[in-house]
Amino acid sequence: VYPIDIPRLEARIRRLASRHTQDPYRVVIVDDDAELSEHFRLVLEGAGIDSRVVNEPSHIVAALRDHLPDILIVDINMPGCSGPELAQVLRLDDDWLKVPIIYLSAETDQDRRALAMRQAGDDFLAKPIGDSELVNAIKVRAQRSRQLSEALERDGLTGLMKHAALKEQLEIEVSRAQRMDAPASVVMIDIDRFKSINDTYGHATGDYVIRLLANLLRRRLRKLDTVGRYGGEEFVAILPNCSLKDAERIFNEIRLNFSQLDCVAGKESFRVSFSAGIAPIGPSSHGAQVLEAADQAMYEAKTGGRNQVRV
Ligand code: GH3
Ligand code: MG
Ligand code: MG
Ligand code: MG
Repeated sequence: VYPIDIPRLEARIRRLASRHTQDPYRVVIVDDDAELSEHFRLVLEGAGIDSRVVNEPSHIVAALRDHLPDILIVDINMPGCSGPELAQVLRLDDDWLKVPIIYLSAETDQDRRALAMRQAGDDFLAKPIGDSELVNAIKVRAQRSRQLSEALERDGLTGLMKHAALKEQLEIEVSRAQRMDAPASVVMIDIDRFKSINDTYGHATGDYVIRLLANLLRRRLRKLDTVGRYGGEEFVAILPNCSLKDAERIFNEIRLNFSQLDCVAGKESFRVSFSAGIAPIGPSSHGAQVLEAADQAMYEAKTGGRNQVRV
């Protein structure tokens, strides 16, 4: 059994929950010069960028967990720990791997700048820097960083979470359910006879049916639930604080709803259904094993005649 690092887990949960919102951009500034960094903070705050200052490099992890920055602005020359040393340490940690690190430094030596970039770090801004130049540089990079993580984690057709992000979220929900000793359920959903929809009405209509189900799932599930596109016409839903019985009731409602929708293809209309399997997150569950159990239940729903929910 691995000890659970609770502050880390909570930071990850908040990071995942907040990564696609329209919240103001967040930055953390690491600089030993308290006066200058406070000036940067005020400038960025004035432009609507939520900013935090760290003057002591060893306090960085707490600030990251607390503030969940889109961008990290790091000085190069600091007593005790240089910016590149700090960046290298952060790059070893999965949680902070994707946060762009921008050096903001008065370092003028080309070789030392190049070395800093080689060690770790994504970009370099030179001090002194004008206020509006700083604001623009940070806004552009924060926007790009959010767009990139969105593209990496969201499925283009449905806007739902992609396979890899879904699995990451499942691990988090499993440990959260176990820590809170609360029931939680995982649902595997697969559209019935989808191949014949593609064959009969064409691939574009197939895509439309996938989007239809994605929208229905998004609409019917709670905000704290996760729903992702697991594969082509397969979806996974994670329902925290939800017993097997409740999950079964909810998914039977959604199933009935979906099977009664009129799908339109040109002048024709047709109906579709899905089969679903549900598995509980138990005290000793692992993500992969819960998915397998849900998949097994889904398979039973298929062999049992489709358009049904099995636990
Ligand atoms: P079953 O009821 O047993 O699930 O039958 P099925 O036909 O749905 O099962 P199968 O998994 O064999 O077929 C899924 C099909 O979905 C195969 C693939 O061509 C199609 N598909 C996968 N991804 C997409 C997609 O993004 N868009 C469309 N239109 N079709 C897709
Ligand atoms: Mg310095
Ligand atoms: Mg399938
Ligand atoms: Mg199918």
